[in-house]
Amino acid sequence: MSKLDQLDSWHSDWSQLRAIVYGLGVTGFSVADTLAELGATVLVIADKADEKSLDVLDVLGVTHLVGASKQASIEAMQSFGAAVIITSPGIRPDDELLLTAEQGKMPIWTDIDLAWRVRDKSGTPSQWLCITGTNGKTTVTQLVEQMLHSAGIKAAACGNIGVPILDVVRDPANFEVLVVELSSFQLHYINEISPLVSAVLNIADDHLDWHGSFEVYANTKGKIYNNTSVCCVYNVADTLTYQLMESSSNSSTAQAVGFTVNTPAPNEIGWVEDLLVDRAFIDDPSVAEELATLEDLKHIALVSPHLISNIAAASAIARAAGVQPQEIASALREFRLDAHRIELVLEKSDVSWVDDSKATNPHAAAAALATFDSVIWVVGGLLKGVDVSPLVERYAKKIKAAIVIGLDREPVLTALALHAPETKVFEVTVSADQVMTEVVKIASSMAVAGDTVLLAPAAASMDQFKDYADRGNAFAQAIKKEVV
Ligand code: UMA
Repeated sequence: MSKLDQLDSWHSDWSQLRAIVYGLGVTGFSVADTLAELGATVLVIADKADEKSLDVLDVLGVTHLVGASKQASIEAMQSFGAAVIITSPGIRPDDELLLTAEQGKMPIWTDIDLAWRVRDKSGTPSQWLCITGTNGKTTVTQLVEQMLHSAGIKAAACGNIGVPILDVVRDPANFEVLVVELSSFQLHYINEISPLVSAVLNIADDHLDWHGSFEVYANTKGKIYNNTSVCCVYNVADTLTYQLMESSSNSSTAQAVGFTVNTPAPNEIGWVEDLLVDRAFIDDPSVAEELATLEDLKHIALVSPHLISNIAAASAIARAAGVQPQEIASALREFRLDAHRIELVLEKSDVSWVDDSKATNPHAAAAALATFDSVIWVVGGLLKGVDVSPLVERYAKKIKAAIVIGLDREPVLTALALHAPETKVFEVTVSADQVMTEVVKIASSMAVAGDTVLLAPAAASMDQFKDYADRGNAFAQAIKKEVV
């Protein structure tokens, strides 16, 4: 057994470990902080870092090398004599330092791997419910967390959702269940974990520039099913999720459960008109048990087909973790969607203004476009190597006008000219701080009763905004200024 293999508990002796922590965003910081607490010797290497984090590392006695050349960073790594490198998920696999570590047979971990080893801090190892997918994973993660809370289970959502998993593992609340949102970046680097329940919600083009191809991206997502002990959840409408589950090395005793927006077959959870029903976690699969009704969602202004699907998925995951039917309904009554997810900003003169800034890829934008009939579509940003043409082609008839923003405008304009020749197209070329004012002016000049002005850009935001939330806020502010 190698020395690293022996480090499989919070209570192991970590004091002999020398580790490189690569990257110093929220992940890198939580890893360095945890390793310092465990008594390991750590060198943090990062391109950039904020002063506050570096000050805290100094207090913790963690050494760091920030902003050095790649060559100098590689040399520092090599002379440090580390047994492992723990990388941040955002760092690309073709990064020279990571390639050098790989060539030198240095194990590469993620924060998720470290968290798996130390998940028994309280004495009892936490159970993990792991969720991935191109879209909807944050909403499903939040829904599952809410359902577990309804059942009185001490649970916390973490991972790609924005809360580093190690912060949750070290939380004095001693959570029994972690609802872990995993991105394809995290799954790319991940080693061996064994979730109680795992789910791939859907797979569509995203992050292709990072992964290299759709096939690699999809297979990376499929890794989540490996070693699942109790239940693998897949999307009945997305056969690829089923195939990924089938070809994974999940435990032979793990139950396969599908979720659907339609009437569920045995071993599925889905919707029969306005009833959410379970045909998977019941003694007699020839009957169906009611979990909730659409009435339980009446406080949500816009219930999209996408949300209906997310609710079926979350219910499958929560039921697999032991949540009872009545607790699913009460969780839905409490549930609030985050901002910027098909969020109704304003309804005036029968025109709806909807912020779906979270739609950072075509698949997510498709969910929003499917929800409305006559759309003035605000689209564009950073396309991340993904082709928008199929999306434009599919929804051309609904798109009355398109207002194209962002850096990668050319492919969007070309797709519109080719597949939506009837659609009026406006190109916004003003400076970043004026973009949304211009967008809203154009949209208000042409919107009539029955139209939806929809910000669902199908692209990332960082070319013109801090993040998708900043983009959505700018849209909402411009609406308040120009329309209200
Ligand atoms: N860095 C380098 N070299 C690089 C890139 C980064 O040194 O080439 C260093 C810098 O110090 C930089 C730091 O790494 O400050 C940033 O690391 P990171 O990009 O991995 O970001 P974190 O702050 O650690 O946040 C990450 C996730 N970010 C990414 O995967 C890009 C967060 O997901 C996640 O919430 C967080 O860990 C906690 O788990 C964000 C995201 O955009 C929300 N995810 C993508 C998505 O959802 O589509 C995958």
